[in-house]
Amino acid sequence: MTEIEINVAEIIDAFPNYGEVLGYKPVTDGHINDTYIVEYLKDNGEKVRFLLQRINTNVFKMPVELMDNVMGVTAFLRKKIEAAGGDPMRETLTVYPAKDGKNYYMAADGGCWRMYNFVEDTYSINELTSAEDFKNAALSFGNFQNLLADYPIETLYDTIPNFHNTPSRFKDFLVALETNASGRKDMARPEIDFVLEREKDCSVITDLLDSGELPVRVTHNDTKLNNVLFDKATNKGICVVDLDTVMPGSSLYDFGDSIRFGANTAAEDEKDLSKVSLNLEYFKAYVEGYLEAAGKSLTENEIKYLPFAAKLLTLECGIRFLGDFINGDVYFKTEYPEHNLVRARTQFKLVEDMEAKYGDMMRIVEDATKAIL
Ligand code: GN1
Ligand code: MG
Repeated sequence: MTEIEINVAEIIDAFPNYGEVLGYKPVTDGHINDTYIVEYLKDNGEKVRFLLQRINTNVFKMPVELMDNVMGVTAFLRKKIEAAGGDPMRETLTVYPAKDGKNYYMAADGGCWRMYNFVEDTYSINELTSAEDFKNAALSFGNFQNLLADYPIETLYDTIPNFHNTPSRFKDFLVALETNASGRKDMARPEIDFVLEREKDCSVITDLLDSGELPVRVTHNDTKLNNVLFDKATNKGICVVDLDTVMPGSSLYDFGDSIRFGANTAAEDEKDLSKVSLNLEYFKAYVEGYLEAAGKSLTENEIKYLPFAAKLLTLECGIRFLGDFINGDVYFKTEYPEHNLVRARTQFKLVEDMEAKYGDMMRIVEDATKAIL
């Protein structure tokens, strides 16, 4: 048994005994937390699965407040889902407290763990094969935003301050360059120049938020395609997961990040840049689904800046990957030494392609807006 296995078994023991533990296996999708599926055999012979996660406290420095946000948001969603006749056990996440009654378990080594239900008969998508799936993801994220539109925003903790504050990310990037902790700065000259040339773009959304021209909303902030669970029976998106970054923000962050990840014709860490581009058919499908679900509650500016948000959130993510490469891979999990640099290059290639296709993106948004009026 490796050290981590012993650790997980001990953690499982800190949570109520749902039956005989049949086993547990890691899920390797995310770049931040450690996730395991734990399977139990109940007394009645039924098997039941749960999701056990170690919150990365290097990234989430306020895990208790984070869990408070998650509890608040899931309770709020639960009520709305019930009122609409839905099934809250499938349409949102449920937190299962530890034996001591807290909604997290703080291990002796400082690790913070929590247990969720495992939503059965669902799947997630990492790379699209149809525009329809992306439209369904858009309906899910749009609906998520709609459901939370009247959430008491002042009760949410800012668990990672300035999370999508791009000027602040840009400043962090300049510090990374200055410090050059990894000594690898010279490996990324063209990429660094790419970022520096786009400094002006960074403040567009934050300026509009500051001036009140864009509203502050409850946002998910990590709207990757694989954060939607699709129902195996209907192939519709039913549950938005990964609620760790739910915070006050702009709806444009959620839209932009979805496009960055889902409408890329290649994976987030594709090495062959000739494969990386914006799929306009996917972009159109997402715009249509998103406006169908949330369009009526969006302001004119929140619609007008959709193409820009796609570009900005892609640029911002690239800045973060590149900054982490220069800092020595201290934030994102990596599989090989240049992984963060590869991810950054992919983002920048996508930004370039969005710049080239900007007119098309604007037209798609205009047409889709007319359709919902
Ligand atoms: C991280 O948790 P995960 O892997 O879905 C990151 C996001 C980035 C994303 C890039 C808390 O998301 O902000 O967009 O990687 N989450 C955090 O893939 O930093
Ligand atoms: Mg996440």
